[in-house]
This record gives sequence, C-alpha cells and structure tokens, in this order.
Amino acid sequence: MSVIQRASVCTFDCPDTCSLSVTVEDGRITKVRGSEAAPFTAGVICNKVARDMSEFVHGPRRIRHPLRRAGAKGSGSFERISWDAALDEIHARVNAVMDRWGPQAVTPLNYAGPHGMLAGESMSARFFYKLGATQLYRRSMCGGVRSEAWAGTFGAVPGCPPELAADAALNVVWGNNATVTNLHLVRRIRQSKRNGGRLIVVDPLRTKIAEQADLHLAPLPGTDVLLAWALAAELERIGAFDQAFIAQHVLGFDDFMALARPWSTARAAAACQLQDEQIVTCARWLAEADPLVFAPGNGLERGRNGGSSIRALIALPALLGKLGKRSGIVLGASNAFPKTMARLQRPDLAPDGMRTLNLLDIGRYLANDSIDPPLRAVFIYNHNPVVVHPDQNRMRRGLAREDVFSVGIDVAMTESMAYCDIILPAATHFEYADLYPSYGHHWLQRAEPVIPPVGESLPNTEIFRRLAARFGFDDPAFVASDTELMDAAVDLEDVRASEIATDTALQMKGKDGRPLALFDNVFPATPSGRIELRSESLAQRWGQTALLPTWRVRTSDHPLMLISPASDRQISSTLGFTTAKPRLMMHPDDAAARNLADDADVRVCNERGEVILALEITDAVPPGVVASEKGAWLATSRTGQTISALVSADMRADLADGACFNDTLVEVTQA
Ligand SMILES: Nc1nc2c(c(=O)[nH]1)N[C@H]1C(S)=C(S)[C@@H](COP(=O)(O)OP(=O)(O)OC[C@H]3O[C@@H](n4cnc5c(=O)[nH]c(N)nc54)[C@H](O)[C@@H]3O)O[C@H]1N2
Ligand SMILES: Nc1nc2c(c(=O)[nH]1)N[C@H]1C(S)=C(S)[C@@H](COP(=O)(O)OP(=O)(O)OC[C@H]3O[C@@H](n4cnc5c(=O)[nH]c(N)nc54)[C@H](O)[C@@H]3O)O[C@H]1N2
Ligand code: SF4
Ligand SMILES: [Mo]
Repeated sequence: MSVIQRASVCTFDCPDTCSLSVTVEDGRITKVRGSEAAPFTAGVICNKVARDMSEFVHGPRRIRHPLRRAGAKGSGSFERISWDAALDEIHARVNAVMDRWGPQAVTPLNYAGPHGMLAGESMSARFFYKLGATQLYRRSMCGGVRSEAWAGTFGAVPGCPPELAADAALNVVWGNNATVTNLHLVRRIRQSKRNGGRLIVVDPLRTKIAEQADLHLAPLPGTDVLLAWALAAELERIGAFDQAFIAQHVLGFDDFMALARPWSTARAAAACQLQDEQIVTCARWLAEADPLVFAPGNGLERGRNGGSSIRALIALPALLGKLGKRSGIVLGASNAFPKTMARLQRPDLAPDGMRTLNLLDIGRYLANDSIDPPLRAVFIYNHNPVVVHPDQNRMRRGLAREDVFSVGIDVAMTESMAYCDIILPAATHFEYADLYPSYGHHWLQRAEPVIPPVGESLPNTEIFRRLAARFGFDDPAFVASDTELMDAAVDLEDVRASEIATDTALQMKGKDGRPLALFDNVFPATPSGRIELRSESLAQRWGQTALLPTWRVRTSDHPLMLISPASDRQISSTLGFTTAKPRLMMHPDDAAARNLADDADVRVCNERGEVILALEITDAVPPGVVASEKGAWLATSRTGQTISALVSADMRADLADGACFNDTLVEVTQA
C-alpha cells in the first residue's frame, strides 16, 4: 500500500483558508489535517473538513462523468454520456438559444463554491465575456454589503490582521458566529482572554462565542445601527473621543453625531430590546480598552439596515482614535492581495453593450420572463442556487422550465444539479492547482493537486477551455495553461504566483516590510483620504440615502423574525450530507404563547413558503426572534422547501443591493 502526505489548502467559503496536510492511500484521500504552512491557521482545522473530505471526494454524491437528463427536471434521473457528446449538445443547444434570442439570453449562474482564484472565476469569465453572455453582479449574495460599508468608510484597504486580536485588551465580535465560521480568530481571542483581555459579543443569538463573552448584547436583528449610534453618543458624553484624531482623519463627524445624539442609551435599549446598563457598560469598556480590536461578521449585513449598521459600528474605533499598530478592525483582508482581475478574467474579450444582472434577480427573470431578451440558457457552477437563493420556490419554478436549457458543473450531485439538462463533472480542489488569497487573513497560499481527477472529472479551468474550443474561440486567452492563469492572477514583487512554495504561505506586507495594518502602514483610500462617515461615493453608487447611515423600521404582518446563521456541520450547503431535519430555535415565551412543545414539528411560514422544522425551545434566542441554520438541503424537509423559501429575494439591504436573509418575518404553528 502506498501512503503519502501532500500539502494543500482548504478552498471552502470560509475566512480562515487553512493550510492542509492530506494523507493519500493508494490514490484515495483518507485523512485531512491542518498543516503549519500558514502560520495563522497553524495545524488546526474545523471538524467538518477533518471529517468529510474523503466523502466529498470519493463518496456516493461525487459526480464522476458527464450526464444527460433522463427524467423530469428536479427528479435526479440521468444517463451517462461522453465528454464529446456533452460538449456537442451544449454547443448545439446554446447556439440555438443565441440564434433566436442573442447571446444575452445565456447567463452564468455561479457563486462561491471554491475560493481558489482559478476555480473561482478565471477561464469561465473569459468564456462568458467572449460569448457576450449576460454578466452577473454577484456581491449581493453575501459580503457585498460589508465590503461596500468598509470601502465607503475606509477605502478598499486591508484593516488590521486578525493576529492583533491575540493582544487586544478588548475584542468586540459583532454579528459574527466566530466559533463556527472563523475559528482561528477565536483562538486569538482566547489568547487575549488568558492575558486578562475582555470580550464583548453583539449577537441576537447566544452563540458559543457569546457564552464566552464578558458582556453579551443581544439586540433585535437589524437594530445594530441604533446600538452603534447610542454607543457613539455615550462615548462622546463621557469624553472618550480622540478629538485630535477626529479633526485630522474623520470626515462627516458632525453629520454622524447629529444622527447619533438623539439615541440615548435608554432609547436605544428599548428599540434594540437591550438593557440600558449593557450599553453603558459597553461604552465604558470601549473607552477604557487599549488595544481595541473589532471583528464584525456578515450576520448583520443581511437586512435592510445592514450597510448602515456596519458603517455605524466601524465608526466607533475611528471616533476613539483606536486604529494603528495594535488596535484595529478585522475587515478588508481581501484588499491585502495584489490581485489583477482584469488580466485573469479578461473583460476586454467582451463585445460592447453587454448587460449585467443582479444574481438575486435571476430566479425572478427565469420564472417570469420579465426581461428582454429572456434567459434561456444557464450555466450553474460553484453554486447551489436551489438551496441558497432567497425565494427558493421562485428559483425552482425558473429552473424547472422546459424551455430553459441548463448546464451544471459541480463536484457533487446537488439538488440544483438535478434541474440541469447536461451535467459536467468538476474536479475537487485536491485535484487541481490553485492560488488562495483569503478574506480573513493576509497570507497567500498555493496548492498543487494531491490526487489526479476522480473519474472523468476535470478542473473548472479545463472544462471552460474545452467549452471555448467547442465554441470555436481561437484567441490565445483560451489556451492559457493553469500556470499562466495563476501568474495572471496576482502581481507579486519577488516571485511568480505559480512558483510560491506549497509548504509555506506568503504574508502580504507593507513597504516597510511589516504586516499590513490600517493607520500603521496603510491609510484610508477614500476620495478624501480620510475616514468617511459621510460618503459621497456611497451615495453616488447606492442612492442619496446612503450618504450617511440611516435607520429603516421593519413592517410586516408576521410576528417573528427569522435569522439563519452558519452551521458548524457544513459550509452553506456544501458537505450537507445529512438528511436530519434542521431545528428552529425559539424563545420559551414565544413557544408558550403558541402552545408549542420542545422537539415538536412546527410549520414556519409566510406568503412565500412553508417549512417543517423540529422545534428547539431555548432562551439562546431573544423573544420575537427564531433561528435556523442556513444551507439545509431540500431533502431534509417534508414540504420540499427550506428556510430560503421564506426569504424575500426582492427586499434589498441599504448598500450593494444585498440579500436580506436575516430580515425575514414568519409565523410558526404546530405542524
Ligand atoms: N461552519 C461554517 N463556516 C462558514 C460558513 C458555513 O456555512 N458554515 N459560511 C461561510 C460564509 S459563506 C460566510 S458569509 C461566513 C459568515 O459567517 P458569520 O460572519 O459568522 O455570519 P453568519 O453566520 O451569517 O451570522 C453571524 C451571526 O450574526 C448574527 N446576526 C444575525 N442577524 C444579526 C443582526 O441583525 N445583528 C447582529 N449583531 N447579529 C446578527 C447571527 O445570529 C449569527 O450568530 O462564514 C463562512 N464560514
Ligand atoms: N437562508 C439562507 N441562505 C443563505 C444564506 C443565509 O444566511 N441564509 N447565506 C448565503 C451565503 S452567506 C452564501 S456565501 C451563499 C453560498 O452559496 P453557494 O456559493 O452556492 O454555496 P454552496 O451551497 O456551498 O454551494 C457551492 C457549490 O460549489 C461546489 N463546488 C465546490 N468546489 C467546486 C469546484 O472546484 N468546482 C465546481 N464546479 N464546484 C465546486 C460545491 O459542491 C457546492 O455545490 O448562500 C447564501 N444562502
Ligand atoms: S472550512 Fe474554514 S476552518 Fe474548516 S478547514 Fe476550511 S478554511 Fe479551515
Ligand atoms: Mo457567505
């Protein structure tokens, strides 16, 4: 038996981007552990990756060869075909669509499965540009709100490295289920706590990290902007502001404070369902803390006030002047990497006048034909739209249409693949080379394949190379090798990307040779060069109401707010192998008012859908709020719908046209 150890990197949509050590026995992956290559992740990985990689790569859900649909859409009935037959059929069907409707009737439908730059979006982008297909604005699905809020306020720069959390006197984890979603940050926070540092968690849920907090504030979802304003007002009242820093570096102080001052701690406490005393204590600890580190997650971006909430909370360290070598905000890590996206993706290959649609609107356009030309051919890759999109039922209606031709490219037979006419088998990240920046730390990594592609699968890059050849695209851009793509992906000073050693990670550094940190060796890159609490650029992009943080009240006929945090067993829907029924967390008062018993099956519904979940009565959620993890597969549900069916796809956050997963109102009854 041959047993070898190979270096790799975790590709999943997770801020940690861990370095891995993979055990391969007779060509099969049998074990995955953390490696020391990336000092930030240093030998530690999450349970789900340690447990599931063998099944992800070699398990029964793995797609091993091209398939053609042999039953109704969604039924999952397929027959094996050859690569040639698959490419021929795609070519013929897509050409027929383009002859009738033009190339914009073709659209990619992709998101964030693999986070390597090549598999993520490289040759695929070139292909769709050249085709003249519809382009997608994708940041609305996740992260766009937070990064717009960040870039509008500080510019597209990195904040502080997450390593700073280890030495913080106070860490503030806000809307961030870090134990589950950002475990290496938590390791740094524990280090700080061992040295006497404090931890504040702001989250409607009593998450694991909230249980470890010295102070846990559980505001109602969507009210964080009020909490942040009240904190700003209270900090001003107790004289905690750094006036010199503000005068030199902050733009829009007066406008911001005019919004904040009316929110006394008492008024905000009532609106946020908090206690006055908690806000006062929080402000005092912020004032005392040095160094201070903020780590805002994605949870609070997913609502109508998401952008405003993030802008208001990241203003606090600025008003305190606590940014620099030791204090900062753990955001903007993607900006640490010198990516050269135009070289990698080649938008210059596109014809003039292509249209761009918001990813969140694709379900509507597919279902209702409410756009001209309509969408008649879709390529689903790196994405599981049926499970993850808001308004799931509408997305399914769209993908179920017989007159829409769909191509699916995935590693796993997902419930979205089941809607496709042709499926192409994708290689996993253990089967191709790729380059890995991170969105949670500043270390760049490269990986080589650890095993050859399983079955007839191919890397995304090669699949799109073959598609391009079949469509007759003869530009040299379409024969670029993976090595050439890698070298086109980033612009590094000392080394070619394709030559980065696989057993080390490359730290992104400032000109002074030290780690990048805002107000140490990086400065705001806003139009004014200052921290813009008032942002003309955000107003230009997202409308005049985005000039300053604003507060929009929720209105609905339904009494309970449903939020959907990340699960510790899977990454969005990836690795969701279990068919166990997901749970709905509900406060005892709400359960009593509805006569619901623990562990009972309950019906969660609104005008868009209905889901049956198992009830968990717990005071880990506040009254008025219910929670159920994102990413459950349809097969877990008796109604064939999951909580994404309850989420509006038309409601948008105040920045980035962002999805409002956590702004969902529902009623819950006995099933
Ligand atoms: N294990 C695991 N890890 C993951 C993922 C996964 O599915 N599983 N997903 C990955 C992806 S795609 C992402 S985007 C990140 C996201 O990771 P996080 O940033 O942790 O985001 P969420 O889990 O969406 O929500 C975080 C917390 O926000 C809280 N929250 C919800 N609404 C509000 C609000 O209005 N205000 C406040 N203050 N808090 C609120 C939720 O209760 C939750 O505990 O994690 C990545 N990592
Ligand atoms: N209800 C609810 N829904 C949500 C959210 C929520 O808060 N609530 N949050 C949302 C968030 S934060 C996000 S980021 C989105 C995530 O939405 P998606 O990006 O669609 O995430 P996944 O469900 O993980 O699907 C990724 C797919 O990529 C595939 N894949 C992995 N590696 C490769 C590869 O190398 N090649 C190919 N071709 N495929 C590969 C996986 O097998 C998987 O099927 O979901 C959103 N959905
Ligand atoms: S999912 Fe996240 S924590 Fe788990 S191994 Fe991958 S990068 Fe690390
Ligand atoms: Mo996400």
